[in-house]
Amino acid sequence: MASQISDVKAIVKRAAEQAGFDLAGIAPAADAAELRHFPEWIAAGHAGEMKYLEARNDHGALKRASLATAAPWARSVVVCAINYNTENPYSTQVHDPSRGWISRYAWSREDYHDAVLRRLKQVEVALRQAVVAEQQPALTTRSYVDTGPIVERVFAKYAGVGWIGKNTCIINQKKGSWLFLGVILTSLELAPDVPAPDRCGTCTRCIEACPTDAILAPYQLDSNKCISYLTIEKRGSIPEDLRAGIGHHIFGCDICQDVCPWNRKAPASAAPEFEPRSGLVNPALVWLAEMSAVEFRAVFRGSPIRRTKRSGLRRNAAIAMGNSGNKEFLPLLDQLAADEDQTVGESAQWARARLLRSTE
Ligand code: B12
Ligand code: SF4
Ligand code: SF4
Repeated sequence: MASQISDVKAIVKRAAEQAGFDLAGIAPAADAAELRHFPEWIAAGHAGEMKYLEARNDHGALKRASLATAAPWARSVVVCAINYNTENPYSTQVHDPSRGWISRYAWSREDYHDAVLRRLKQVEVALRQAVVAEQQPALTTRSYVDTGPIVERVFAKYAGVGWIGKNTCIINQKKGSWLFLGVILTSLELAPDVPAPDRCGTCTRCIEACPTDAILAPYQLDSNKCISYLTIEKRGSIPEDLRAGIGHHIFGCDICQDVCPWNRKAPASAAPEFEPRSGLVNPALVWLAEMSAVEFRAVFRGSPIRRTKRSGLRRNAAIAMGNSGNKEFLPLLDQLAADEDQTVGESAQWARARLLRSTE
């Protein structure tokens, strides 16, 4: 039996490699110490408006705090990771006052949820076939990229994929942190890999570099302050006190990864889906702010950027203009201040006032 199970593990890892994953490992489904922090994090309100993170079972227990609650049948978690880095500058290296910054994960030709899930399904099929070949009893499996009731990074650590950095991202010693994760929950008990040791040491660069102080303490992020949350998930107006810190970011944020020493020599991805779409690396703010609904749909078809909607993108572009110190934006901001979308209008008024103050 033990040899059969290790055969399945080897088959799964081979399948992950063949599917194009850079890393793969097995974590036990058991509760890890890190998950004890999850209820505190929710209780502190750090999830902001992302109510799906607060999903509970019939007994009121938070689903994501324990797989015993969310998927009591699960015994092991196969964690796969794929590098999405491309040979382009980091947000911290680019300072053109006419342009904004989209975080590197969102440049891709295909939405990463689709690109990763397609590969993960290949691994799931290989796992199921291996188990049939081994004549195991009934097997349950579920594949998730983001959407499952599971804190993927905790299981990635125990699968040996990488450690949880002080910026809360999974970092691999050789690949860095430009990694997407995908998980397969399985009722099969597979031998777990060795957890990745924490290699942050005394470094605190990510905490110091975060412009909105969203990393409250090592390993603790308050989404309400995080530029990624504010520019992607937050609907309506962004709190005024956080707008200056957003700088040139118009979708997501990579600063706490850009400054991480483990990303200094991060290799580029071999997956063609993650090559940037034309115009998305350091895009012109005017282009984004003036984008019509038709153009938005065409440019961002199948892109994660659709999530912020046209309203969010134009709101973010207006705020980035306000932070640019670039007076040339004033006529466009005058126009946007009267926009029929109230959030865009109000953000443009703020941006206009900030620009006037900064250029007096
Ligand atoms: C909600 C969410 C967000 C939120 C909240 C982020 C967060 N840190 O929780 C927002 C919108 C801000 C966000 C941003 C980003 N996200 Co996101 N996000 C998620 C999602 C859907 C859920 C994460 C979650 O459950 N958070 C809950 C909190 C409590 O978990 P946590 O911060 O990871 O905290 C754990 C550890 O820090 C741990 N811990 C460990 N040691 C210690 C020690 C102490 C003392 C304490 C207190 C805690 C602690 O405790 C927590 C678990 O209880 C996951 C997918 C998934 N299903 O897991 C993707 C995911 C985490 N995101 C991802 C990405 C790529 C990003 C961005 C880089 C996108 C971007 N460029 O803008 C940024 C990175 C920002 C950052 N520094 O985390 C990837 C991360 C890949 C990686 N290498 O780690 C994931 C895994 C998606 C995927 N499938 O690939 N994201
Ligand atoms: S993603 Fe940006 S705002 Fe969020 S914690 Fe990292 S540096 Fe701070
Ligand atoms: S910047 Fe330093 S502290 Fe932050 S995640 Fe990277 S190594 Fe860890």
